[in-house]
Amino acid sequence: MARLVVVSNRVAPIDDKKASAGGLAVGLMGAMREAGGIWFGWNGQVSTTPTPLRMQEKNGITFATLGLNKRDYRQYYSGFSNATLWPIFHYRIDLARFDRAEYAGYLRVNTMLAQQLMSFLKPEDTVWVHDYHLLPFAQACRAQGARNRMGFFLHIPFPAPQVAATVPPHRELIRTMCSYDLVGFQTETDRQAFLDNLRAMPDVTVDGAGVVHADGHATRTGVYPIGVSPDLIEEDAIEGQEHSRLITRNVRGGRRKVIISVDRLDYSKGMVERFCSYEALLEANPEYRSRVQFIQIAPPSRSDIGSYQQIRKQLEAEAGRINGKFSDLDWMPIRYINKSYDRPTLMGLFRNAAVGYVTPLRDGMNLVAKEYVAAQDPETPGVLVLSMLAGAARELDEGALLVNPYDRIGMAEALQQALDMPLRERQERHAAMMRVLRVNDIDAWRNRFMSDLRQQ
Ligand code: ADQ
Repeated sequence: MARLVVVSNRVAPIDDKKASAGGLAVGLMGAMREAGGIWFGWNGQVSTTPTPLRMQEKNGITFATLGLNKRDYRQYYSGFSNATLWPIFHYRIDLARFDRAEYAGYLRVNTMLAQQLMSFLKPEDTVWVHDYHLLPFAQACRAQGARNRMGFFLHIPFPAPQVAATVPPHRELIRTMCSYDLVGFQTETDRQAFLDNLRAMPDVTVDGAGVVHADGHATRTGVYPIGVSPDLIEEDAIEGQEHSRLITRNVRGGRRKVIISVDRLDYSKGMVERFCSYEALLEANPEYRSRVQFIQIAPPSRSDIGSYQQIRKQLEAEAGRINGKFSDLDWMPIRYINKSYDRPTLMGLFRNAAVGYVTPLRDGMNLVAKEYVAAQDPETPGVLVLSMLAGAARELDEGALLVNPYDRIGMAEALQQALDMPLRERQERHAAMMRVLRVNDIDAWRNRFMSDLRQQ
């Protein structure tokens, strides 16, 4: 059977225990294990000298990793990937910058990674590439003679043409994606945005089935909303429940209802707006004061980028301001925590929380929303309040309370509705969401993508 080679910017550490491995890593590793697979990409280290490709085998998967030098890291990773593509693909043109040298570095690293891949790629291998760091990766491989079947999945939103146009080399860049055989998105909106970008190009045609034809090559497109593993999450949640209860005992002991939010510290997650909506709730409904506890867990990410330093400062200021305004000797309205937790603790916290508050300004999918639902006790579930601008809203609209993350008052009203929702309604909403999560779990996601990719 043909091997599966997964390519992503970052390869999960080889000795990652279940403790910290997220659902995506577990799901991908499942696919690689089935196919005698290889996971290829950056090992997360930055060095002054080039580090050679290292192949290590563990549990039936070969990890093929290499380090990046400082210039590559700065230009390809912190620069074009995370200071140009990430903000623009999340519609934050105001936070994006474009620097030609960084773009050149992005292309250079893609070419370098393609060269490294070619050193061990066999003609019959299938290649599955992930995310915005690697848009031109297939083209770089084709330029070096690869004729393998190659698929690409974008984890984040795809911008509409007018927004994409704010990346100066957008045409050239999007055009490179036509070297893949299959390009997958989280939602139909993202797929249509991609096709709209291509329709505007004179030498490309898009047929009625959404197949893109360019240079005699056909690229199929599809929608593959990423899922979670409900059974694994439930296991973790039950394991972590007691511990989570203990660490928040002064919260529970006081019979306070917990509202929980967990995000990478990123401006796309809408945390400032969320804090302000919680402030609006406490402002308009004094009876909730000291009866609710909002916990925001936000481990820092990409902290060497200016816009991330800014959002961090802003969140500290807002949390401080709101706590100063409402705190009492025995109650602090917001617990703002910059730490990571292991899976059982995190899932246990979800299980103990009355409300999962997930309100990104824009998000490809948002796995936290799905994890919160899967971690609930079906007898006494909490309520998910979810941004209508997260990909997950397309699937969870029957059970979640959908909110516009720019509407503070509307969000405060939804919080109130969630906190006061009768048990019966909570159970019905939870059951509706669980049906979706079970049908479209992480295995279904990767199996659908893989079977479409392998199809002739
Ligand atoms: P992210 O932007 O990282 O992912 P998300 O989908 O929510 O966002 O995934 C974050 C993951 O990290 C979750 O599994 C969560 O449990 C975990 N996590 C977050 N904070 C943590 C903490 N403090 N401790 C431990 N674990 C924590 C990108 C896209 C999303 C898309 C995913 C997958 O931006 O839109 O859903 O990829 O495709």
